Amino acid sequence: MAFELPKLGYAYDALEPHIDARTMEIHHTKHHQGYTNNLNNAIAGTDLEGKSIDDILENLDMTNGAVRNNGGGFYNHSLFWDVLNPEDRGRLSGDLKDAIEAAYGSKEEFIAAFSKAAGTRFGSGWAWLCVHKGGKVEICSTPNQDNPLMPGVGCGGAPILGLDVWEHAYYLNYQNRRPDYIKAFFNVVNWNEVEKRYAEAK
Ligand code: MN3
Repeated sequence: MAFELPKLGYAYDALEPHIDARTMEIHHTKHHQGYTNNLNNAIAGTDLEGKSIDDILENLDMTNGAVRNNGGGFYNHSLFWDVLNPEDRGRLSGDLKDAIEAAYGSKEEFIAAFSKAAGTRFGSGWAWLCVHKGGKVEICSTPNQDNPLMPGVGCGGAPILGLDVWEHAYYLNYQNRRPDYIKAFFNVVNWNEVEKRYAEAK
């Protein structure tokens, strides 16, 4: 059973003006589709075929560049679309709010720390909020399509919030202004989805 490009739960223009429709459409139909196709090609006929994406990433041979890049790309974008879902966006609350405040002091300080991780990632990559067993949260960033589920990558927890800082994620609308894109991202985070992922992963 090959991996399939997940459908978005919302329209390409649903995140306007923070993330523009054209960027969303190209990002989903070209970039994410490309990672999906290349992942399927890379695992076809190998013992990875038929395994879940979590299983593939958690047990990854990091020298397998095709699966590392495309498996990461497949997983990372799937998470990214979900945490941007504009339906029932909610606000930071409950156990996740407590965990974020325990680690970073306040929501504002957390956003500042996450934005710094995203803003200082040189070149292409991602910023993450991860949860460790027991519920402690931690921010990290990873290069390229690496993902904290992979052995020895990032902060090593389960990612529950991710921000794509590859130029393809923002260049059409923001050009070189990555800080503006990062700021806009926090206007469209679906905290209900992040909180759901936190509860499942902790
Ligand atoms: Mn991307």
